[in-house]
Order: sequence, then structure tokens, then C-alpha cells
Amino acid sequence: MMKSTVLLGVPVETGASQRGCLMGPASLRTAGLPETLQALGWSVEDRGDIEIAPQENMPHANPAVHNLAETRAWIAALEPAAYEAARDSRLPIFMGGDHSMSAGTVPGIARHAAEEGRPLFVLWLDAHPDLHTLDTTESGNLHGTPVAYFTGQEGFEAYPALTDSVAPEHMCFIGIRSVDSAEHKRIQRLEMDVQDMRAIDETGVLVPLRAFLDRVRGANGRLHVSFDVDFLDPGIAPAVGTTVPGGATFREAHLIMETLGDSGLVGSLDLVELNPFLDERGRTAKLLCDLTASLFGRRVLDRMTRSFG
Ligand code: NNH
Ligand code: MN
Ligand code: MN
Ligand code: MN
Repeated sequence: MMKSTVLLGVPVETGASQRGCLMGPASLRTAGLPETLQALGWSVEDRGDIEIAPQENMPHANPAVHNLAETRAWIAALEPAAYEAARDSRLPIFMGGDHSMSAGTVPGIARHAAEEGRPLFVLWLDAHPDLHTLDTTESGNLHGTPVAYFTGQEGFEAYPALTDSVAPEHMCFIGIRSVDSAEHKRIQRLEMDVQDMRAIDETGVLVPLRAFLDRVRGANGRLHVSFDVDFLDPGIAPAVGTTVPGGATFREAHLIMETLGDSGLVGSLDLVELNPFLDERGRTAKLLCDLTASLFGRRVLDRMTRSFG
């Protein structure tokens, strides 16, 4: 189990407004993700891409909602696949695919964590909190809903029933800078740990990140990291359909990934919203590869910490 990873491709794009995320897994492989991890001493098992069958249209009371049947099918396929990947490896990577896939990966990881008897914590690195229910989403783009779903909010009768949810107090969001009003209300009501970009400007990334990691460690928790490309500043990561100015810098992002790697607490990773159709000579895919390498132990110089192996 030591330094073993399973890669799972999730070519889903029906949760986003723009097409192209279905090419995400291929782009990450082309950028050399498997070889990069192998060079860092990890054993890598690439399980290829998940598929779903063609779906019939499934209407919803909220007329904005679209591709509901596809999302439901992806969740149903991903929950067991994520569970198995976590059971079989130290730190599986789910290569997206738009962020609707986390409505399947996180519940699968949560089931594995429950069997280990450990609480699951989730770090959400994103410009957006993705806290809509099917009733509150205005865009109807279901990549805006996974966190509300897997924290057990009401309004998800059309998604598969949840076996294991994530406690709202086990969430931490970093990088937030685009919040819709229904999401804002939910953040306040659930008292979630949301670090917006202003907080990062004021304290730097390490203050809130270390506080969160201390909470995970104190609870003997297991940590899932969900990395949305739009967490990054569009100037360094153009390959995403929902760019928001003022995102994380190159060094802020690497420092987060290095600190997460040093902690030894991370048990699974989503890489989501990469849209290769919008990329420039593969630079966003290569950056995601390098950030993943930082999480998996690549360091410029040795440190006193030893997290894996
Ligand atoms: N909150 C908006 C919506 O629901 C944007 C969501 N887009 C994302 N989320 N990329 O990460 O449509
Ligand atoms: Mn395990
Ligand atoms: Mn997102
Ligand atoms: Mn986002």
C-alpha cells in the first residue's frame, strides 16, 4: 500500500456549460502524469476511463437543470469505483472530467473511510463552493452541486441515495471568489470553514491550511482533496470553462500541495475541470501534473519531514 496509486479517468462533461472536459483524462496522461508519479517512486496502476450507458432525458421541477440522468449515472458508476480505488491503493487520483464527478468520488471514499473507522475530511480548492441543490441552481450546471449533495443536504431525491456523507464541519474551502446567494446562505447556516481569496491575501495560504490539517490530524481523519482548475489564476491555468480572475498563484498552489504532501494525511485526490480544448500548448495539463507531483513528494531540497514510504 505504501506509495501506491490508482489512476481512474472520468470523462464527464455533462455537468459543465462548455464541452471539452471529457478530454481531461487523456490530456493528463499525455502530460505524463503516470510517468511523473513513477519517477517519484510510486507504483501506478492506471485503470483507464469509466463509462456510462447512454441515458434517457430525466426532467426536473427546476427547468434549468440539464443532463440530470447522465449525472445520476456517473454518480452511480463512480461511487463503487472510488471505493475500490481507495481500498486498493494509498492515494488514488480521479482524473476529470467536470466537478460533478465529485458527487460520486467523495461518497465512495467516505464509505471506505467509514469502514476504516476514520472520519473523512474534504479540502475543496476552487473559485466556487459548489453548494447548490437541484432546486437552487440557476445555471442548471450540475458541477455546481456536489458539496451540497455529499454533505447530506435536502433536495437530491433525483441523485442516488447517499450511504456515507461528509460532515459540514469536516469541509474546508480555499480559493473561493464566486459565490451565488443561495450558496452564501448555506455557508452561513452550516457554519462552514470557507477561506475566500481575501483571507488568503491577508494571512497567506498556510495559516488556514495548517489549522485545517491540525483538525484532521486531531480527529485521526482521512483527507480527500478536490482540486478544481479554476482555483488557479487564469493567467497560469487557461484551460477551464469558468475562469474567475484573482486566483491562486503558481507558488501558492505549490506550497499548498507540498504542505499537503508533508502532512501524510491525504488519502485521495480529484483533478477536475481541466478543459484541454481551451488549453495553450498543454500548459495547464502540465501544471496540474507538476502540482500533483508536489503533493506526491517532489521537493527542490530535502526537508526534515517524511510523509510517504
Ligand atoms: N456557481 C455557479 C453555478 O452553479 C458556477 C459553478 N461553476 C464551477 N464550479 N465551475 O466550480 O453555475
Ligand atoms: Mn485504504
Ligand atoms: Mn468546482
Ligand atoms: Mn470552480
